[in-house]
Amino acid sequence: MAVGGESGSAFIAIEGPEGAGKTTLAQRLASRLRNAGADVLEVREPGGTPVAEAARRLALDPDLEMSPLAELFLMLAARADLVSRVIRPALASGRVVITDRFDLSTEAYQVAGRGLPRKAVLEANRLATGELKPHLTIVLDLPDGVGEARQAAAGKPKDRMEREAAGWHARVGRVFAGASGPAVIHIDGTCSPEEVELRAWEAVRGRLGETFPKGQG
Ligand code: Z5A
Repeated sequence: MAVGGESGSAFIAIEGPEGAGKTTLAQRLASRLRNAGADVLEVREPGGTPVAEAARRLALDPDLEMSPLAELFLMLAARADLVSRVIRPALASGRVVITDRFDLSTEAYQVAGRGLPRKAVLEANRLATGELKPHLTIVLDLPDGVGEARQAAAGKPKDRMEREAAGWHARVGRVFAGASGPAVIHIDGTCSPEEVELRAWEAVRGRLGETFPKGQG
């Protein structure tokens, strides 16, 4: 299966629980792709436009209480703006877009975490994205607690969701661990950053086919 679109564009999502190494991998993969000649755009979710960044601040503010539905629609408002104003134009001009989180995170946090109805959430997500799906979703698998320990060691303050109890993190983690489909691959997030990068690069290169010749990068 080829990952990319007709013009050499490709949409790659990196997913997984908190502290799994998504941001680290996104940066490393972007660098590999650039070395191979790709025009790469890195984005994170929620975020990436002024409206999406404002939604992010609200959604993750540890001092704000909100209903699960309000949280869902903040995530989807951010995604709708990012997809229509940034991701689609980038793909249309032949760029490779790497996003740090996408729709699998909504299934993990808002469906499994908050208990919102899956079918309705997926339908709302389809509306927000105009049915755009990643060509490849890379899930970083991590046992419960490891990511939290990494974030604590790095001194990262906990956002609203990271303050939830252990049962919540276990429910969320099961969605990432169980994600499957022809466009989904899993990588062991306990490997070193170098090894994670190498495995991701092999997967991307294998699926991008002739866009990035095997000898490069
Ligand atoms: N959210 C949602 O609820 N619904 C949605 O639809 C979407 C999002 C899209 C965004 O948080 C929050 O939004 C998230 C879900 C919610 N909140 N929660 N929970 P975020 O994106 O700002 O942060 P995060 O993804 O939760 O965590 P993070 O700290 O950015 O983690 P990361 O990107 O996966 O990891 P990292 O920053 O690359 O690395 C973390 C630390 O581990 C750092 O010190 C690294 O040096 C280290 N690291 C990285 N890789 C490794 C390896 N391989 N081994 C050892 N150490 C490593």
